[in-house]
Amino acid sequence: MQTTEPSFIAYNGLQFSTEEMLNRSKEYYEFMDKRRSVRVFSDKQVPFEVIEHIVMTASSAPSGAHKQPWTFCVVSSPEIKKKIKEAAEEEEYENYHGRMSEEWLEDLEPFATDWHKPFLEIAPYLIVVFKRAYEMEGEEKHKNYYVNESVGLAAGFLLTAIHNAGLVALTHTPSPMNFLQEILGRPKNERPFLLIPVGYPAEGVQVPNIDRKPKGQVLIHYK
Ligand code: IYR
Repeated sequence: MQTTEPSFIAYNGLQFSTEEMLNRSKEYYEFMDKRRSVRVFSDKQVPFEVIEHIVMTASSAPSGAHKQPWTFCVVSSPEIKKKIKEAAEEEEYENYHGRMSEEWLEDLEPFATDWHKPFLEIAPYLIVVFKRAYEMEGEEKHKNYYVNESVGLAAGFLLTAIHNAGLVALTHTPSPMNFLQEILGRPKNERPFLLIPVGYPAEGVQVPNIDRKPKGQVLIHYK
């Protein structure tokens, strides 16, 4: 077994006065509360450098044993986007015509979704988040830890960074989505986790008129 000596450096985090902390936390909540999932995108281009910053923000998330068990595949190629759209729609057609339960379809009614996924070709970028179940070192397999938790956190950071840039996204989960692994030629240790179109919203786009749970339902304080 190979061992690594721990090595520590000074933590250079930010600190604020209580008043600043109150203001910042409130403002950040109000800012994040404006985020909405958007299903209709503009084809307006976004500089790739913005996407690089967003992905590197996502990759700053904590992960089990700092294994960073993720890969972010960014697709802007029209040909690959078309392939992804066609494969996703094929699966979604089956989902909406028998694979999803009546209850599930009813739960989706407020969102007016169906099997058509035009945004997969229209959005300038598709970010396909892959989780890495293990790493290979030569012939040796090394398992990663808390992979779903870690990649879920990174995806949360990704959505926050997208919102911060003034762009919109949809956390899309075509199911099953193994076709992404094939189309993008990803290795065996990677599995698709989320498919996230990113771009500007279409002009005049509307979003479902739904509310978020109030504080009293999501925050329980044990004093
Ligand atoms: N994957 C399908 C269905 C779908 C499921 C859930 I849960 C949603 O929140 C939204 C859609 C689709 O993308 O249409």
